[in-house]
Amino acid sequence: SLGSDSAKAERMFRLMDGFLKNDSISLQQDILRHVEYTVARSRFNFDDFEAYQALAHSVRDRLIERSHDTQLYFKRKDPKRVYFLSFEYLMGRSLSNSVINLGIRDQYADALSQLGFEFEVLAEQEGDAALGNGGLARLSACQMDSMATLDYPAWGYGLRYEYGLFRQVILDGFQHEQPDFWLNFGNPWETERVHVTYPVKFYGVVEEENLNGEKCNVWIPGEVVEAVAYDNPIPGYGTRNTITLRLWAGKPSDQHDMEAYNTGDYINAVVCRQKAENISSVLYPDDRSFQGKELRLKQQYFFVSASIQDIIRRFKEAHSNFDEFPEKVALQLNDTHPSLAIAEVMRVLVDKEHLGWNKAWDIACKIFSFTIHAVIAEGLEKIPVDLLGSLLPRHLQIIYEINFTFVEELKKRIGLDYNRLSRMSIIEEGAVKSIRMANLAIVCSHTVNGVSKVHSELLKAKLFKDFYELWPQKFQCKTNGVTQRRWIVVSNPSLCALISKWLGTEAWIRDVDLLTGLRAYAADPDLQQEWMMVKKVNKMRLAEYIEAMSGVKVSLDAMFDVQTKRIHEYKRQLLNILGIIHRYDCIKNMEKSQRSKVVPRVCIIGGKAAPGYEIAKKIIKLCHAVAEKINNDTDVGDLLKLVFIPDYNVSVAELVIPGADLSQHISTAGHEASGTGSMKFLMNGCLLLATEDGSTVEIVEEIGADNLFLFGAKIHEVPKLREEGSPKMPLQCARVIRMVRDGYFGFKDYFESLCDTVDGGKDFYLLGSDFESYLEAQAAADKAFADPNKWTQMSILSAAGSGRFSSDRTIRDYAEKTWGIEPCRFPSDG
Ligand code: GLS
Repeated sequence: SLGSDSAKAERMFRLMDGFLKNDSISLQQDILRHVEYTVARSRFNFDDFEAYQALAHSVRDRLIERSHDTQLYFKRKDPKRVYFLSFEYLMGRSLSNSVINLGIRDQYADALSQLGFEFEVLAEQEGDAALGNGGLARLSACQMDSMATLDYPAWGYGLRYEYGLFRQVILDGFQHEQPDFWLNFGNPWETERVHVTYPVKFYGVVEEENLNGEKCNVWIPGEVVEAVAYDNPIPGYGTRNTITLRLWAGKPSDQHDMEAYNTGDYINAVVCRQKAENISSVLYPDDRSFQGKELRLKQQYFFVSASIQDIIRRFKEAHSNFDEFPEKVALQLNDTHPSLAIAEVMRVLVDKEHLGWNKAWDIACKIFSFTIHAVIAEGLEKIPVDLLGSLLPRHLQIIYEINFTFVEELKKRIGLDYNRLSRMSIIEEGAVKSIRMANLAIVCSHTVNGVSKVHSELLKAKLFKDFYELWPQKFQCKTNGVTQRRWIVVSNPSLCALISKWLGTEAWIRDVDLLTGLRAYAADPDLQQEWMMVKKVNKMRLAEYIEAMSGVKVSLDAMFDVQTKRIHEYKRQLLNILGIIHRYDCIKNMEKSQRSKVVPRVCIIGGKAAPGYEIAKKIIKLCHAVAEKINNDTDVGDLLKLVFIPDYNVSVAELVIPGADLSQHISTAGHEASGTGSMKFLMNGCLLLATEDGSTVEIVEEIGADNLFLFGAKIHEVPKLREEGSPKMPLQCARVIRMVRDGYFGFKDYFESLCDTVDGGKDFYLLGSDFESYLEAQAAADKAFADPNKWTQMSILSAAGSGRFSSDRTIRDYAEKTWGIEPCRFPSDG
């Protein structure tokens, strides 16, 4: 114990400024020690991968030290903490990010070069931690970085999937999925906490018991699985604070299916035990869709139950009265995936802590807040009642009870409007009776937010109109953001150095609003010159990567036009490809003398399709088929190239984004809740070609419509255009579709159903009606690119206006307006 004398304790913290030294010799010794004793190779003979492992362990030592200090400090100060519950995290690599946040990248680079290694080369040895699908998961990772940097007393909780998001392999232009067993060579960043384990129960029955004259419910489980904590340190930048992302893994429990042992079925009992580990084995690869699968529900409850037990244990270490719970605990539900936490908190408070229903509900309503990442009703999770009832019988009772009380209250407020009552009910009646997880989360949360202004308005006007009318004060907007540490400092070191030079400070890395200072120099020829050089260096890196991976040589003078994100019909990669076919067709039909006027393009597309998403897979194939044709057409040469970047992930993004001149964010208006890729491109001075959807609307507010290329139908125009359907198809669009249909790119029959989505009568995503304005926006981009100074000025203004889209701003907003927490900074400078 640090005692009650706070001055003395304060001194201790100052004295203990770390045992590990960061001078070059100490770092070299640490690395070699890890080569010898952790990696168990001779320190006289080890390769790059082994050097990476030793290096990572030596960095981890420093992270562990800081994380211990941070936790001790939090414990002593006992601030209100936020617990961020997310089912997915896309962390990517940790090495560069960690040493940069620790402020010792240069020292490490120097130490390594003394040992004969290059930091960048070793950093390339690291695989990605891909425990998530797309935007939502990467957002969680960015927000963790901001929580640590801004010194918030925060914890992240999630699941330690053994297989992360599948690896995308392209064979003959078709996507194939391969398992991503990312733990194969160990994970140097995590620490297994064998002493932090909790039993998680499933199945069984609920019995009523009499406890001191009071009736109480006791859940007798049919299966118990042990959850073991794996801690991943998240260092803040410019602070000693290092917070923890705690991921749970399934381990067999001694209590697991005791019956089987008793009946002498020893072998089966052992096999059964093994199954426990399956709970955390694999990430569901579907982005934005749910299937009501039992394993998925098990995973959700597993992670929620372990997290809640952990949170309550920590609270009880310092407090004995649950009245203080809401003053010490904020629980953030990142989408509906963790919303079983509500029923779990109620179960613990009522059945185990015996607080009584009303008191428990009062507490629950003060601690939960809920972020919605979906736009359309079909994207919201529903769990069949039968499934929930068999897996979690007590939770089903609790949800029914919550719903009963809610509906009774509602009747008092709105009368017997049965339509509205049934829309708002947590239980959906119908062919498959289900639990509406979003309704459960809204009923209990004190704050509900969307992830961009337009999305938040859509939630109020459409998806949750009934709830908004009932509780307008609950609804907020928290526009997403991304961390400039990862997306500029780590991934674009040349730009980072340039910005610091012109702003005369590195302070923007913590205070990103300072980037607006670049506006003053946007027209300065010297800055423009240096800015172009930086872009060129990044394009070179990207061009090398493209050539290595696809064999296609691309010209650095061409505009690098990028669309990288999950493949979805609403994100309209198909519109992009049809636009490329049109461009190709125009070049082919052009007088040779006119060709010199064409702005050369390298079109880059990348992203994964969910394994069962047929149309998305056809889009990938079409991209390859078109690329094959164009790239082999010597007549077109450098005027147009198309490349598909396989297996797009965080580390590939770090390479692609800094090298992009133009990037496309072209979802059908009203379909992208926010979009965060656009923010990363923006920070890197890439110009956007975009529809007015999600966060783009706010980007326009920030940088002005003159600095990007907007096109397409607006949100309010979409319903009418949909009614009109594809008869409005412009000729140019009809022509390129015809080329695909006629087999110009081969695979005629295979692409038929894909073409049907556009000209088959529905054109749900409005490719036809947006086609002309899309081409106009593309033409405007060509024109601007032809004037390098103008383009560079727009590029500088894009980066200068990107400060608002830092996750630091988002997190501060959550902390102040939703969680009610304050920074708690370890008293040290480093
Ligand atoms: C998503 C949205 O589709 C994105 O628009 C959004 O940027 C992201 C983070 O809020 O969340 N929702 C989802 O289920 N996956 C996403 O990427």
